[in-house]
Amino acid sequence: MKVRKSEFVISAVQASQFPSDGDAEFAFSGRSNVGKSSLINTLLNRKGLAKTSSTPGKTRQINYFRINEAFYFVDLPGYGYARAPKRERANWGRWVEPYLKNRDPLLGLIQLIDARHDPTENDLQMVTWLLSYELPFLIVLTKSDKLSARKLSEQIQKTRRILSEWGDLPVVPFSAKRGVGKEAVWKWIEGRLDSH
Ligand SMILES: Nc1nc2c(ncn2[C@@H]2O[C@H](COP(=O)(O)OP(=O)(O)OP(=O)(O)O)[C@@H](O)[C@H]2O)c(=O)[nH]1
Ligand SMILES: [Mg+2]
Repeated sequence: MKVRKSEFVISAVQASQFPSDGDAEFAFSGRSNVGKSSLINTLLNRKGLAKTSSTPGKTRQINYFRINEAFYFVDLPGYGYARAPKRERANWGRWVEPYLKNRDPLLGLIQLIDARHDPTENDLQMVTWLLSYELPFLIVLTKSDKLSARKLSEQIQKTRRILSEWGDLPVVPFSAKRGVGKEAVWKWIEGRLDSH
């Protein structure tokens, strides 16, 4: 994908603020601090477009970015931040689940999992939702630069094995630091756009 233009659109706090033009969108989800904003910036060749933070749990809003004046990237709030107040954790599901379930322009979702860890309960819950809403998704293992090549390939196999009860799901390694996996993620997005 040649990214000619990428711009921030809105930090939505309620569904009425979502774009209403019907253009396709792709969401990015995963636990807080997993690297969602960094992945978006890497795909767009932009350093600070999506705000990154070393303090987890900073992104509460559903953030929209417009790409090539044609489609959207959606940076979802991270989940599973242990120190978040309980009320906020409950709010996450109430806010994000209806989005996943009902958002017509949503063509696909990139599910991020830290390459250093096995999928969490929350990650598996997400996969269950995505399958039940029949929303196509791609699993991306982030921060792959933090593992040796051998450890990384073991973790890819292990993740596939853990997810195998839901079928043969694609798992792609990614590093925002090194730009690894960028082409694979774009290819998947382009495939979804083409079949649309
Ligand atoms: N080494 C390494 N660090 C990364 C990578 N991706 C992200 N990080 C770091 O991980 C931290 C969190 O990254 P973010 O992109 O802000 O994560 P996020 O998922 O958007 O976090 P929230 O918005 O808080 O949910 C930052 O300090 C990043 O620099 C990567 O591929 N490699
Ligand atoms: Mg973020």
